Amino acid sequence: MIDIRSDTVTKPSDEMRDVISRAEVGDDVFGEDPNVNELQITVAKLFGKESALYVPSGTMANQVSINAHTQPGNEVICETGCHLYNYESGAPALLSGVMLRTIDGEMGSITAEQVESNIRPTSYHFAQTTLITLENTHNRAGGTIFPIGQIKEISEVAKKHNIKMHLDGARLMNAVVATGIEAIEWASYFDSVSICLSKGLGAPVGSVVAGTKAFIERAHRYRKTYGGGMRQAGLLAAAGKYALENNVERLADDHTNARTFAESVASLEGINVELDWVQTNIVMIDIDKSFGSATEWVERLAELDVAILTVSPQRLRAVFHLDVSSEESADAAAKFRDVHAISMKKEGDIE
Ligand code: TLP
Repeated sequence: MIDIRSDTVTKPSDEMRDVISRAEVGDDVFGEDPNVNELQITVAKLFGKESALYVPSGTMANQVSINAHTQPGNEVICETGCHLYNYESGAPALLSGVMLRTIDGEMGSITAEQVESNIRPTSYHFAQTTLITLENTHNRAGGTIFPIGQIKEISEVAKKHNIKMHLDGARLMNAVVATGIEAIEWASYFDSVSICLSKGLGAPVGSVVAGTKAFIERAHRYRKTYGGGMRQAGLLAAAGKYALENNVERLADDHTNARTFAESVASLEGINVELDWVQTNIVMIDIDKSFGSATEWVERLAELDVAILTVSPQRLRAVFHLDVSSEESADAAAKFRDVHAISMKKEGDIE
């Protein structure tokens, strides 16, 4: 099976398993796990922040951050397609008691003007806007990169209004590799930054969030509140450290495979791929209704041993990662074209 449903499906390599098996551990709830401590220091340095916290998932990284930056009743500005609004089970309302104010972006990116016009006036009639969250790369917008100039402008608006900035950087290293702009520079515009180790970087579990010491102390409390205190987590943290040391540069291969796949299916009749959106490891594929629904395509591709996801009734998402080689990517594209050819015939039959 060629699994391009997500880069979350990556499995630890033999080398990573070796590192896991030899990892020293301690009780991280007592702050005594050497691998967790080292990973946190490494990520804090990577982002130029004072401190960092290892958490079980990207969702928890976002949610402890929202809680640590806000008070119940506050409003948080985010882009309409972002992960923390669409795919985190309503957690900002449930866990932090905040409202989300969504702004429609262009390829996942919003502008400083949009942000400024959505900040609530200070009058007691309104919720207080205390946080802006951005996502880079943007999952639902197909792995697109948030232009750094726009981020800088938003951060200036945020400073002017005394509003904090959080980056959902689940796939920030994809943006780093694709643009050559260092992680520390991206992070410099934010008060907190999260990164997922278990996506394209290939670790089995875990995310890290970085920020000031005071912010991380608050986030730490919420990690405990949400049941995210893990004991001998060094087994996982060691894999995370290995991932950061060994699997960043190679993300470029995933970007090449995504582009090759996208170009190979984009010209098919009834299929639309916005090639401008293919900037990293994700490809969004729109299927014309006359060729069936996205769910039908998932089933047809599964018969040919390709696993892919739907993101809406007519849209498929393909994600390239370290467990899909360039040959397998080409093979997946060939199988996609096979399904297309069958769909064309079926359409002819009906006529
Ligand atoms: N995204 C997953 C699933 O939600 C579908 C995926 O397959 O892309 N931020 C961003 C930008 C993400 O894409 C994700 C996961 C998360 C946060 C949450 O990470 P986890 O799954 O570790 O909670």
